[in-house]
Amino acid sequence: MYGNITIVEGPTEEHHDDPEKLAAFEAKIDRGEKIEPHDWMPREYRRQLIRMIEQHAHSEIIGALPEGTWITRAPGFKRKMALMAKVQDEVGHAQLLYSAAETLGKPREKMIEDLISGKSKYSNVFNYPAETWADTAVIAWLIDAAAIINQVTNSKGSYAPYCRALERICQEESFHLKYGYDNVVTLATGTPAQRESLQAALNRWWKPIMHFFGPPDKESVHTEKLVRWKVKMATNDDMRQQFFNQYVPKIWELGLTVPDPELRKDPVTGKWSYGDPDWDEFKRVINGDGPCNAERLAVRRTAEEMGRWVRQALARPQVEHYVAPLV
Ligand code: BYC
Repeated sequence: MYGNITIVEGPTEEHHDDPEKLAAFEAKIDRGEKIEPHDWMPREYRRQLIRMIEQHAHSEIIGALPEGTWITRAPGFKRKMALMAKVQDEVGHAQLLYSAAETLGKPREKMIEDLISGKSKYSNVFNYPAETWADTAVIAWLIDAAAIINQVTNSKGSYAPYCRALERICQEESFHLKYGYDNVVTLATGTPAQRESLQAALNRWWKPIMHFFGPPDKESVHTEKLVRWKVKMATNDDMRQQFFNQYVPKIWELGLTVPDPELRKDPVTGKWSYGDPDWDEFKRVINGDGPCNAERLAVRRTAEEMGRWVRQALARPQVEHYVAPLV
């Protein structure tokens, strides 16, 4: 229970919703109208939105870490400035998304608690290390590209506060993508060693990027319901296909090799087929057993502890200013 709203955690309880209200809600969604926080909504819609927006917010805040470790090592002053700005933007995205999730009744403190206890998920990709500067270039280009595909699509969805946050985020992400592409082009047109490190980074990140869009549609748990309620405006496989269409030609253009010998586009259907990106690894990583899961959560736990006195001080009533004792 958060305030006067009960968040149903656990199995779907759709049948408990008033059927007339549910029908009116679904008709509204079908007409393409937006849902605002004070509108009636099925409990399962609220639960799903909290789950997804909260995971997205955690992904932004944890996503700041792999690139963040490179701020002190970025090559040159201008790249350092640009990287710092990008990392700050990602943390800002988390703030926007936590605010959007709060409109559904779950307090931010509870969301952070669920993140650092390992209860909530966040994007698989941020559980891998950024080993070299080239890794940061690949993250800023291709992970931001993947995120933009997902977010531009879902910004046309049904829950207004999430859509508004996504629109704003996408504008900043587009700039990150340009920054990432600039770094990739510099490495791709640089010395043989720079090209080699870029190819090695692409090889490391390709499978996690395939996983980023979620499991194949036939294995996705939530897609059907979320597409029906226009929270997701495309399926996981559709978004992955969109990524191939837009970015595989660009990767080839740079003379890089996509590390998947089975990747090809069917000239008739226009669909890409690809090798198994190891879905078992995906499951392990999203369930806490990736190369950096423990490290990422430990950083957030420390940040939470170190910032506690600031939050407590801010939460105190204004009248509690220090008054010197009369002696
Ligand atoms: N990673 O039924 P499915 C950024 C989970 S950050 C982890 O298909 P759904 C950036 C899923 O949660 C932007 N878990 O799920 C920041 C579910 O588990 P639960 C990140 C994943 O929700 C810094 C289970 O698998 N973007 O751009 O229909 C620097 C079954 O999956 C993943 C977002 O967060 C995954 N990749 O669809 C640079 C987008 N995929 O909850 C860049 C918002 C699936 O039942 N999220 N799972 O325990 C979404 O759009 C959707 O949640 C997904 C998955 C498409 C990811």
